[in-house]
Amino acid sequence: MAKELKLYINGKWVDSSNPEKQDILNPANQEVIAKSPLATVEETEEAIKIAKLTFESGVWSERSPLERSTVLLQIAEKMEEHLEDIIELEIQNNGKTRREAQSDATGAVYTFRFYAGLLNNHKGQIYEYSEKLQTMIVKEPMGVAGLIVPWNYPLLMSVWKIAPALAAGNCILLKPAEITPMTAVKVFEIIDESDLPKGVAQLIMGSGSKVGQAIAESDDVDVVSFTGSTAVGRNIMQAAAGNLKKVSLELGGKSPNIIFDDANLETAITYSLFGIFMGSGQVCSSGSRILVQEGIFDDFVAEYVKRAKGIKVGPGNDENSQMGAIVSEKHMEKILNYIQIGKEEGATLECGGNRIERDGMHRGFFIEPTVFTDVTSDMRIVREEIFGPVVAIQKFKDEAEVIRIANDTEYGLAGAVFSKDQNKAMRVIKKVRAGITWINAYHLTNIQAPWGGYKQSGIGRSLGTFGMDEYQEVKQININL
Ligand code: TAP
Repeated sequence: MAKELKLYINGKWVDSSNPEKQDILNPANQEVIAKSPLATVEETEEAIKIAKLTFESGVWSERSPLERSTVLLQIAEKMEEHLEDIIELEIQNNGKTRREAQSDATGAVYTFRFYAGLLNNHKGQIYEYSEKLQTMIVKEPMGVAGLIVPWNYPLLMSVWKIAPALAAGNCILLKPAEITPMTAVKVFEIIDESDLPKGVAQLIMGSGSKVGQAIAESDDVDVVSFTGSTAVGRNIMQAAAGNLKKVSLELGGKSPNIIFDDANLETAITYSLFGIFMGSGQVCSSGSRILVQEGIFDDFVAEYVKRAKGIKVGPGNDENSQMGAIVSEKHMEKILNYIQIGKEEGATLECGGNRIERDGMHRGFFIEPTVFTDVTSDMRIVREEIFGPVVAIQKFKDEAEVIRIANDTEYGLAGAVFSKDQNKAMRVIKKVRAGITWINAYHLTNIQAPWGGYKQSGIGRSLGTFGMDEYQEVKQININL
């Protein structure tokens, strides 16, 4: 029977007063795996009040760094004990492959450990201006942090926010995406078993337009950290203007992946496939625009298409699957519509382009790895974020042209350069206006490095020391000796 999910407020699992429920589906077969509450605006406001009162009580914010870090380590340890359940839930609810879900789950554990460690090295600064005046600079928690998460990394995006927000001493409210609450619930079950004081962390499920909007608008929320689309990011900023709360936005991308004639072809092809088809292309940093220099263009495309056709698509639970499901029917339709647009715009469809319905896969949402060539910079499939397994390969002549094409986008999240010439690779990557970049690789990164974008890909950074700064105020204390 489908599990009935509950809200977690003030340390208790509670039902919503709204009797309406959301069916939570497995996108690989449309099985209903749970029924999720749809919280009301009033319940959201109540949860925010609890977080505010708990913050003001000091039960968490005034605990020593060592005590806070001990609780984060306890959560990490319990997550590790439940790792298999977490992986299974992420596969079932999001459609990821086992390998992808495993990587997310271990990444989530490491994120808690990283912030537990950082917290113990949480230093301020002291300036001695004169014998009479000393200035201390200290960092303090902000208060209530509203954390709004998308469906593509339900676990990892939640933890990337929960861990630094708690480490910094805030009280939190997490809103997962309506269709993917399963691993967030699991994290809160673990939190419930930990020594985190009641009322520090609340989990509130419901629609973005009600619950998300209420969080972004609330005068009692001090910082809102949002990951999702650029369109909703804009709404969040407007809603946050009421009390001028701090806003941190991790938004969309249309990232360029540049392959020069002198690249190692094998490396470039391997990472360029991984760059777009990891997570079925539902990844903000996907290398969805591959720019290939004219000297190797034909060879690159021939080999790339051959390998894209060979990618095994299937349910995440099948060990042979290399690419999983699309998260929902609605999103699958959106991707298929973009493929149609690409054909109508005159791009050449080299492979893919269809929903996969063979071998029982018709019950789920699967799309073939799709490659377009003969694309131009004005086409919608080149300009807009498709967020699916669809890549556009474009030809370029020289360095100057590729830098211009790469930056000809409103986004600035990620980008990569492949070349054996280190100087050229460094010169070009520095010109790419994006926050997450690679040379001779794609998607490899670590928790220590700040994650976020330039231009309309966002404001602020997750992870690393930067990720904790998003949840902290900075105060100067001037001491007259
Ligand atoms: P969105 O539709 O923007 O939704 C993201 C979250 O915001 C969901 O929890 C959603 O709730 C909520 N939301 C929707 N409307 C809202 C509103 N008016 N006020 C407050 N919250 C609201 O994005 P998505 O479709 O889930 O995710 C895909 C997008 O996320 C892509 O553009 C992708 O690039 C981006 N993304 C970026 C990153 C980084 S790190 N830059 C990482 C992952 C994803 P409901 O879903 O419940 O309505």
